[in-house]
Amino acid sequence: MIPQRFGRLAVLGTTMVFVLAACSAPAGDSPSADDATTEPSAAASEAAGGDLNVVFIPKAVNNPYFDAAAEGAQRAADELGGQFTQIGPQNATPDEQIPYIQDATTQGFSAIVVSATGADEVAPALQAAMDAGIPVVGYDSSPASGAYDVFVNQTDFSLIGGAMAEWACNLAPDCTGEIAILSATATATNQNAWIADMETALEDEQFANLELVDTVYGDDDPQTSTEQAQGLLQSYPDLKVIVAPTTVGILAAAQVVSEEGSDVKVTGLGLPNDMREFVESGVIPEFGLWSVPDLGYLAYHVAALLVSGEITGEPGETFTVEGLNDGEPYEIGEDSVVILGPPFTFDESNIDDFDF
Ligand code: RAM
Repeated sequence: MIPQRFGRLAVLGTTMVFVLAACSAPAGDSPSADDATTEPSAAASEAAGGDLNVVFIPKAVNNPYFDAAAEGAQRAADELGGQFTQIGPQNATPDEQIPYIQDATTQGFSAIVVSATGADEVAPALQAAMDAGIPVVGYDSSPASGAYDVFVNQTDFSLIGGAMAEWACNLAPDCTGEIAILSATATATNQNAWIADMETALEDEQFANLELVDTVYGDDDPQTSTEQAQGLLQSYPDLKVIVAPTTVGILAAAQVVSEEGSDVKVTGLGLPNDMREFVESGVIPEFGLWSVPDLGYLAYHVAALLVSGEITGEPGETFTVEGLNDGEPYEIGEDSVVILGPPFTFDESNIDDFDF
């Protein structure tokens, strides 16, 4: 079982603020100074004076998951007297994300925080930023090792894989039958790690009657995810459970299953506000996540600590962030990874306690 206690979520969720001022680049556009980076350019002049001025580059800016992280990052910026800017592509692809990284490198930001759409694909652009003296923090989805100073992981990867196997078992009648995965992009480091761990977990004898029949990719795009979910229902008439380790995919799958009146159950990782109606209808009896605002809050703090030189990203370094980790220090681990904390399971008993 994964831990059930996650007290700060409800408090954080009630104060969500959306900070996407610089995120309006049309699909496929590179982030030229004329569009998405209008705000960074203005911010750059402030940074020249030594101000803390951190840019977040999510996988894509039209994903509510990253809005929730932005809320936490903005709060950290306000508390630390720094600036927060979010820029990024409309589609979660490395090709679209790389120009934003390159552009951020020349705009005078004091640190770059990035959720990598492809660990290796974005690495050269991030290494160039590091070579230019800009600290790089990965959050949510890791860049390749060596292409960041610290990676802020939302939770231990293996806890998610095991939990997803357990949820699928709970939702398939008698823990028996066909299950399928609807993921984000095929290059996403985080989803791929969770899926690999889930596959390992499924080898356990207790899951012997579950058969993983397919893994498909919705690219964290609502339309593609919807089509992939429809495809699963058509291709596998005996399917029992769709597991979607992506907030975009789980929502699309739940909508498809509901619209088609299917008996298939859905689980995975979702935002409580998206999932509420499906928990009530029984399509998603249980699912998981972590405090996404806390993830943004911690990532901003880590960026600030790197900028000030209080940490360098070396394994073994410790630091404390007030309000997180029960006030206990975080320790930078192997591969310069810091783990926010344990994940949380939502179901009908607690879904109404959360608002994000
Ligand atoms: C989507 C993104 C993100 C992931 C969540 C669970 O919003 O793919 O990277 O962490 O789902």
